Amino acid sequence: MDVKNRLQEITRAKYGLELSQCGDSQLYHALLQLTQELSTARPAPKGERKLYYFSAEFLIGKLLSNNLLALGVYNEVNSLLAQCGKSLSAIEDVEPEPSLGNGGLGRLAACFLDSIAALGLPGDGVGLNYHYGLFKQEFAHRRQYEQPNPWIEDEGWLIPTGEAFEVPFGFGPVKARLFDIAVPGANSGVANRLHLFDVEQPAPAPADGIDFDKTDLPARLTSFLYPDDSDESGRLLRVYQQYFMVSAGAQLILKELEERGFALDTISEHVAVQINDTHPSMVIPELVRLLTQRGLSMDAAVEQVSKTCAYTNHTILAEALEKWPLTFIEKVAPQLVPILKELDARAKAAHSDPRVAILQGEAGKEIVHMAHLDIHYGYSVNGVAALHTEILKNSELRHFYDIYPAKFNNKTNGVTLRRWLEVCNPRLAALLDECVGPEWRTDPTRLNKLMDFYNDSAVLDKLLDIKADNKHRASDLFARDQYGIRLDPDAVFDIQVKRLHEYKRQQMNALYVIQKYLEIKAGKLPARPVTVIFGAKAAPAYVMAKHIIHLILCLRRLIENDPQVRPWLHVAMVENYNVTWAERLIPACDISEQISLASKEASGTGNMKFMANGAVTLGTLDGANVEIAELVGPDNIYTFGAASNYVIELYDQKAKDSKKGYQSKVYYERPAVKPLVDFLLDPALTALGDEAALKALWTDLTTKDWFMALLDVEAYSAARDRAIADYGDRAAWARKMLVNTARSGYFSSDRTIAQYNEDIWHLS
Ligand code: 26V
Repeated sequence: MDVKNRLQEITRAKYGLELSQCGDSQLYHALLQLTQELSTARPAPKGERKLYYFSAEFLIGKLLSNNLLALGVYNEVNSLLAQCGKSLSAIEDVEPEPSLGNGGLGRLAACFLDSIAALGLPGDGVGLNYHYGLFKQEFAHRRQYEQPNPWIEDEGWLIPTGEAFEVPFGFGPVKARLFDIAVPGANSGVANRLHLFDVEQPAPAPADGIDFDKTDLPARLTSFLYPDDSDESGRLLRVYQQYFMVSAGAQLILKELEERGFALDTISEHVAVQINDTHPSMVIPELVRLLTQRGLSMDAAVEQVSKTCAYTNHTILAEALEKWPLTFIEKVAPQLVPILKELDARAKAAHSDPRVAILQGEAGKEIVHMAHLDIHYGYSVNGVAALHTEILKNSELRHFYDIYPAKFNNKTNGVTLRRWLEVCNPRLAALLDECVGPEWRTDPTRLNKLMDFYNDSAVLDKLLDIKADNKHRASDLFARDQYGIRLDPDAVFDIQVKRLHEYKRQQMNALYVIQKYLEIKAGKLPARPVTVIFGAKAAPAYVMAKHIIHLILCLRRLIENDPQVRPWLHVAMVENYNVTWAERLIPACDISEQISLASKEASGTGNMKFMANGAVTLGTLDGANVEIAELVGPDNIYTFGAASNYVIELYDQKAKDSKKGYQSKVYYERPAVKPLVDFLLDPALTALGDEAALKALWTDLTTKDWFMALLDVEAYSAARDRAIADYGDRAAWARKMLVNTARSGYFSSDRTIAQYNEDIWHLS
C-alpha cells in the first residue's frame, strides 16, 4: 500500500481536508484508520499449536507509534508528517492510553504479545475490556484520590467482532461480547489478536470516585480492574470477573479448535494456555467442564487439560497468592464445584501431604488454593527471574517441587526494545545504528558490540548528550502536564517508578530524602544537585501505601518551600504514572532505583527498561537485578543490602518465635537511623500533612517494618551517595551507561518468548 496516498484518501474522505490542513486530532484518527487497515489485512500466523495467553491485565500503552513501527511504516509516516509541518508526538498526545493494567504483570503481558507477533508465532491474548481501568490517580491535599479512568472512544483500537459467548453464572447466563485489538508483529508480516470480553450493557462511570454498587451484575463486570476487595462483595466481584474471562475464553478456544478441524481429545496438541498468575486459574476446571460436557470422559478431559495449561507465578508475597472460599465459587459458578472437588480428590489421592491440597479446611468452609490447582493440573510452572524461580523451588513452592521437579522452569522476564528503546529513545536508537548496525533491532544481542566503543570519547560524549537532551525533554513535558512543576535537568535524575508497595520500599527512598534534607539544613551539601522522581499508584484500600504517598508529597512541599534546600534537592511525584510517563522518564534517568527487599520482587521489568536506556541501577540483589549485576559487572551497578537468603532466614526465625528474626526497633535505635524516622513526627513535616498518617507510618516503621526498610537504609544511603558522587566523573559515568545499554540485549522479550516457545509452548 502507498501510505501517503492512502492517508490522503482517508483525510479527504473523512474530513474533506488535505493532510496539511488537518489538526492533530484529525490526523490521529486518520492514522488510526490507516493502521487498523494495515493490521487487519495481515494474516494470522500459522502453527500446529496455538497459544492463548490468559491475563487479568494487559497494560498495552498507547498503540499508534508502536503499531506504525511494527507495520514498517513508522519512518515513512514520520517524515510525511514532518513535510506537512506536523509531529507524530503531538498527534500521539491525542491518543488516550488504554487502562487495562496495573503494573509489571500487565506490562509484561503487553511486551509478550508484541514479541509473540514479532516472532511470527500464533498466540492471542485473552482478557477483559475494563471501561474505567484501574483508576486515575489525582493528588489533592498531598494525598491520592481515585477517579474512573475512561479510555474507550467511538473510534479507537477496539474492533467489535460480533462474536459472543454465554457465560453461565449462578444467577443466570450473561453474554460475553468479544472485542479484539490487533497485534501486528514487527518484521513478521503477521498479526495476532488481543481478545477482550465485555458485557452487553456496561454500566456508566460512577459520578465521583470509584465507589459503585458491587452487586450490580452483570453491568459492573467490566467496569474496573481489581475493584476494591476489602469487603465481601468486592471479593465476589473479582471471582465473577475471573469466571467471565475464563469461561468466555475457554469457549473461544474450543470454537477455534473446531474451526481448525481438530477433535476435542487432541486439544493439547493444538492449544497451549498460559495462565498469567492465578487470576485466570479457573480456566482449568472450566475447560474440564466444557470437555466433559461435550463428551470426553473425566479421565480424558483431565489428561488433556493438564497437557494444555501452563502457569506463571509472578509473586512470592503470600497475601497476593489467591485463595477463594469454595462458597464463592458455589455462588459464582456452581457447576465448577463438583469439578473442583474431583480435581482435589484426585490430587489428594496421589499426594497425601495436606500442604499441597487444592481444597483446604473443614467441610463447608473449604478454601480453594488457586496456585495449587495450577501446579497439579498444569504441565509447566515457571518463575520470572533466576532468583525468583530458585526461591519458588526451595522455599515457597518447595513441597510442589518435591513432587513435580520436572514441571519447574525459569523464564527470566524481558521487555520489548521496540517500545522501550526504538520508540521512546530515538536518538539513542540512531546512535546504536551507527555503532553496532541496525541489526540490533532484530537481534538485540548485537548490542554487545557497543562494548567496542568503551574508550571512544566521541561515542561517550554522544551518550551524555542524548541523556541531557532526554532530561530536557522530560522536564518540558513535566512542566506542561504536571501543573507547571519544573525539574532541574542539570541535576542527577534519580527515579523510582513502579506500583506503591511496602516491599518495593519507596519509604526507604523517602528516608534518604529526609537524610539529605537534614544534612543540607546542617550545612553539609551533597556532591551535586539531585532530583528525586517518584511515580506510583497505591491500591485504593492499601492504607500504608497511601501514607507513604502522603509522606513523599509532604517532603516535596517541604523542600520546595525551603530556599536553602531547594537548589540541592528536589522531589517530584508524577500524578497518574502510566506507560506514557514511563516512556518519557525512563530515557531521562541517570539512577534507576530498584530497592525492593531481597527475595520479594519476583523480577522487575522497569529495571530492564532503565538499563537499556543507559541508566545505572542502584539496587538490591533481588529479582532480575541479580542477572543485571552479573551482566554488567560490579563497576556498572550499585548493589547494597541484605541478601535474599538472609532475609528468608529472618522471616523463618520470626515465624518460629516472634521475638526472634528481624526486630525493627534494634535498627531504629541506631544513631544514623533514628533521626530520619523521627523526622516523620517533626513539626516542620506534620505542619504540612496529616499528623495521624505520619504517626501511623512512624509506628509501623519503629515496631514492625515488615519489609525491613530500616535493616537496609544505612547501606542504601552509602551506596546512593557513592553513585551520586561518581556521577561527577562524566567520562567514567558515560562508560557505565554504555555497558548497561550494551548488556541489555539479554532482556529483550523476544529472547524470553523464544524460550517460552522452545521449552513450554512448542508452537512451531
Ligand atoms: C496482586 C494483587 C493483590 C491484591 C491487589 C491487587 C493485586 C493485583 C495484582 C497482583 C499480582 C501482582 C503480581 C505482579 O504484578 N507481579 C509482578 O510481575 C512482574 C512481571 O513478572 C514482575 O516483574 C514483578 O517483580 C512482580 O511484582
